[in-house]
Amino acid sequence: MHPLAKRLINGDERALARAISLIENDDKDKLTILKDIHQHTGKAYYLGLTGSPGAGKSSLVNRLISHLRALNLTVGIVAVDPTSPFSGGALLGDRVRMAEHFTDRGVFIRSMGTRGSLGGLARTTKETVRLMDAYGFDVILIETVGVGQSELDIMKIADTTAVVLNPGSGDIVQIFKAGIMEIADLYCINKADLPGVPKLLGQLESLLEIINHDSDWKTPVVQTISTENKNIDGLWNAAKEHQRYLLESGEGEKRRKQHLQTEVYEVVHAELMKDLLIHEKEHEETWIHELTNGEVDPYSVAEAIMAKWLNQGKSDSNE
Ligand SMILES: Nc1nc2c(ncn2[C@@H]2O[C@H](COP(=O)(O)OP(=O)(O)O)[C@@H](O)[C@H]2O)c(=O)[nH]1
Ligand SMILES: [Mg+2]
Repeated sequence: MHPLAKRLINGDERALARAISLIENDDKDKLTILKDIHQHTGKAYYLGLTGSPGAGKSSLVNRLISHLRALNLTVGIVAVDPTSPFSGGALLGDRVRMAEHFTDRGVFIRSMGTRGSLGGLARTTKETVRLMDAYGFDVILIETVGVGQSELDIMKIADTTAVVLNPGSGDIVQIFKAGIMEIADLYCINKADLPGVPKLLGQLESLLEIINHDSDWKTPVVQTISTENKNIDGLWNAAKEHQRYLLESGEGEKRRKQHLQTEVYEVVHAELMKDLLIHEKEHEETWIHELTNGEVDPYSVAEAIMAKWLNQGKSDSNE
């Protein structure tokens, strides 16, 4: 077993931090470590929080950490948000409020740079979650800004996805357009101290009526005020209820299977592309020239590259 994997599984926090860095740097030992830790994963509950910038995701995460610690649960946090107070990006007051968690041994916070994760942000984030799982956290919180495809991809690893909205923000149109409705297992109307809650609630409920129609899970809507620490237990209880639903309906098993399958294809895709690109770079000059001259089309080039690659793979395995 890789020495770092062994230390990580034994609860060495520095090994966890180091392993995450190796993953972020797409280190050559990455797959070895992931292989070694895999059988130790699958115990943690993954709760994702997504929503517009400023919706209050980090504040909610901060409150959730305190709540979970009071319940004697350990928590790993992956924040995929460059403006997160966890990465030092937000207002000083928020950072100070979160400071207590940094010295707590039952809490581990890691923020992912949106640039610079060589293996791709979604994959790096998921692999970080796996490492935290193997380390032994009870709960892993994943915070992402709900803006694009890669955020949606990240959320596919979560057992439960909570979408955070604000009253009077017009969020709901965005949520609907961006395909976030499909991944929401529960809604959290945060900043419920601000005006516009009944309107948002009404809009949400009429949308949910359509969505919930054919589903056994009735997407709950909880209201929170994270600045006043209001109804954080309501949020957690709704998440727990969803966890129970996943377990009892078999949906959880189905999702986890799907996630594992997706991970296989992601790894194959990434590793093949890496290898292929290294080799193909040597021949690129010829076909780029032909391509720009209009002598050949991109599809034929792609086909030729794949054919060559597949044949080479075959002859390699015959040797
Ligand atoms: N009025 C009000 N402000 C809040 C609430 N929750 C968070 N905020 C503020 O909203 C801002 C953005 O919060 P943050 O957690 O960084 O949002 P994120 O970008 O979604 O992570 C901060 O200044 C928070 O203090 C709330 O419940 N009510
Ligand atoms: Mg944030």
